[in-house]
Amino acid sequence: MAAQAKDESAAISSDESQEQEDTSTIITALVSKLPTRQGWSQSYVLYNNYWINPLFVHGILRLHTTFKPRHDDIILASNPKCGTTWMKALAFTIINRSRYELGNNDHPLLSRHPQELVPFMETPTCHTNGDGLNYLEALPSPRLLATHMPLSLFPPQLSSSIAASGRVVYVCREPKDAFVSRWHFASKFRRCGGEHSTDNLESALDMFIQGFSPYGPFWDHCLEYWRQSISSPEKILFLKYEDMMSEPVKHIVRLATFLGVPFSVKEEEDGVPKEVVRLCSFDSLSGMCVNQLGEFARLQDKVIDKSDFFRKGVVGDWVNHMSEEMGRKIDRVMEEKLKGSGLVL
Ligand code: PAP
Repeated sequence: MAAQAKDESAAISSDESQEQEDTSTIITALVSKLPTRQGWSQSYVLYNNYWINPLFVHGILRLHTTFKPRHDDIILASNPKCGTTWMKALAFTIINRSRYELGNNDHPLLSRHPQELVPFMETPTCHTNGDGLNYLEALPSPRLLATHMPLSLFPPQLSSSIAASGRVVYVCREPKDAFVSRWHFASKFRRCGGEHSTDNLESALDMFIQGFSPYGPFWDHCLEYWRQSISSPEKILFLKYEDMMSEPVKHIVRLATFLGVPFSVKEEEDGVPKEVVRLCSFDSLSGMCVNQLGEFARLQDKVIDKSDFFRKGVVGDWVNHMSEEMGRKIDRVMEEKLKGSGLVL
C-alpha cells in the first residue's frame, strides 16, 4: 500500500515537473520575441509597456500560471531603488513584533538581510536554485511578498485575491534620487567588467526620461498604484520615501494600522513605534554585519552583494551627482506625465 502511494506520488511529481518544463519552454519562446534594448548594464525587454529584465518577465509569467494567492497575503510593491529594503524591514518587524520582540538578540533582522526576509515574487533565482515557487509556498501566513511588478502585471488570481481581502503597500520616491540610486547600483556592475551605456550619467538620464529604465517608465509605474490607492485606499497604501524620512513614527503607525496590526495605546506609550523606526533605520541596518558581508544573489553574470542595498539613504542626494539643468530635465518630464493625476513627486 505504502509502496503504491509512493509510486503514485512519484508519478504525480514527475508529471508536475514535466508540466513546469513545458511552461518554461513556452515562456522562454514568448520572452525571446519581445522587443529588446541594451542599457543599464544589460538588455531589457518591453513587456506590456514596461522595460523589464527578461529573467524577471519569465518570473512574472510563471507567477501567472502557478502562483497560489492566500487571502491574507501582503504585497510590498515599489519601483526599484525607492525604499524596498527599508519597507521590507519595517513591515516584517511590525507584523512579527509579538513573535520576535524588539531588542531581543534573536530578532531575525540581526541575522538575515531584509531582502531575504521578504522574498521578491518574480525573481525566484534570488532565493532558490530553480526550485519553482516552493519558497513562496513555504512562507507562514500572513505572507509578506515583495515585487517591482507594475500593478497591471499582477497575476489575475492575485488581483482578485487583493480585491477580496489582500493588501498592497507601495513605496514611491522622488525620481531624481531614485535615478541616482539606480545609476550607482548599475555602476557596481560596470566595475565587474565591460563598458555599458550607463557609464555616462547623462546618457543614463536620457534613457530614464525616455521611460527606459528597469521597470520603467518610472511615472507609469507610480501612476498605476497611485490611481488604485485613490479608488481603493483600504487595499493600497501609497507611501513616499521622503514623508517616511521626515516623519517616520507617524508613517509607521499608519503602516501598522493598514497592515491590520495597529499599535496599542500601551505600545505607543512604551515607545514601540520609535523602537521599530530605530531598528530599521539606515544607520542601524547598514551597520549590521549581516548586511555588510557576503553575496545576496547572482543574476546571470552579475553578483549583487548584501551591502549594495545600502548606499547613503538620504533625501536630495541627487544634487551631489547632477547639474541643476539635468535635474530640471527629470522635473519637466515628471510634471508632464503626472499632470492632472494629483500625484506630486
Ligand atoms: P531595490 O529596489 O533594489 O530592492 P531599494 O531598497 O529600494 O532596493 O533601494 C536602495 C535604496 O534604499 C538606497 O538608496 P540610495 O542609493 O539613495 O542610498 C539605499 O541606501 C536606501 N535604503 C536602504 N535601506 C534604507 C533604510 N533603512 N532607510 C532609508 N533608506 C534605505
